[in-house]
Amino acid sequence: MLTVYSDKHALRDARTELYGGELVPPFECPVRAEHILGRVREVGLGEVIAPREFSLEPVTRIHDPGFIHFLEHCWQEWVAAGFKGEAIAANWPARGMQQRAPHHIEGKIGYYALAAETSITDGTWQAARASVDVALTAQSAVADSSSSAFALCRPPGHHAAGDMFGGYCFINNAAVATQAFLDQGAARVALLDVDFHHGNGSQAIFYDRDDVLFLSLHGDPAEAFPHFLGYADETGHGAGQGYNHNYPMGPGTAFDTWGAALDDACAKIRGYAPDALVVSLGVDTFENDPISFFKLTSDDFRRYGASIASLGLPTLFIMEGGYAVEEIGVNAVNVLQGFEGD
Ligand code: Q9C
Ligand code: ZN
Repeated sequence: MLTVYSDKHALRDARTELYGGELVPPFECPVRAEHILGRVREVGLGEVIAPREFSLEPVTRIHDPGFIHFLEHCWQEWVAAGFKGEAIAANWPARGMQQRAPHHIEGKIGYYALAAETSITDGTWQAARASVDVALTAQSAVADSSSSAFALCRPPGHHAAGDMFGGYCFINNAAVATQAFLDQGAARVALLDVDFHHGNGSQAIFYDRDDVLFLSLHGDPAEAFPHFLGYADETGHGAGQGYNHNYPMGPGTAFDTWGAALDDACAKIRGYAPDALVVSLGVDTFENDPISFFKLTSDDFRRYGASIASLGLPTLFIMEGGYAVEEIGVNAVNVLQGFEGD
């Protein structure tokens, strides 16, 4: 399988994450991508190429131009305002308030943030831009060959909505790639999100559409981030009614339950008969993940890769989360090797 990778991911190297009331070193850190790349090479998964540089046109098919302008200029505006630390939202347009982007960066970052754990730093925009180029390069390889590819994206994307960043995500790589398939002539695309966390950004982006079937297996939002979306009764809206499927699961969920949910999701994908499949691949479902509560083993990743392969679809894997850094390479590549049947 082809892997697309950019070393520009390392430009996303924040010092701080707001976690439990402390500023800690971020769980989403550069060594994650290095370990995955190392494992890709170690097992000889296939060729590794650098991304092409795309314009922002495919990105603004998904994201609000004002939001993209904010991401590009946030750090400079933050520094110009005289702030000394990394850019972190501390104010929101909460219930009953105006949903209007203010001028000052302190308000603007709250308008465009869905959570405060994710700081914006020098280099974040450049890394997010390279990450979506990785996704789009891998997408075009899948479209050209009708087979499969691995976009080793970092930073991840599935929490980013049309005009919000957070949950370690800035640009929704999977949503941009999904839209690219459609813009190139696909009639229907399935987006399967197996990251531990609900793909709130992807769900919101496609919620009222029937040309994308979105399915997400994740920690119950009553217990886990993103806390405010991902319930089973969110089934789509308008033309999108019936094209959104959530599988929230509780603490301690192991492969018997998780694999049954995946089988159900795969049956729905088969019924939808899409032209392509995009997989938001997070391996924070791993039993030793430091911020998650599922109990999948390294072998389970290989098993479910085979289930995804049985759909027989052109398949684009987009890297999302996974914070057990020592095992992240084995777990992510196990999915891809399971998919390839070796
Ligand atoms: N108690 C992705 O996996 N909150 N993002 C962590 C844990 C943020 C995860 C707090 C989790 C974001 C792409
Ligand atoms: Zn996650």
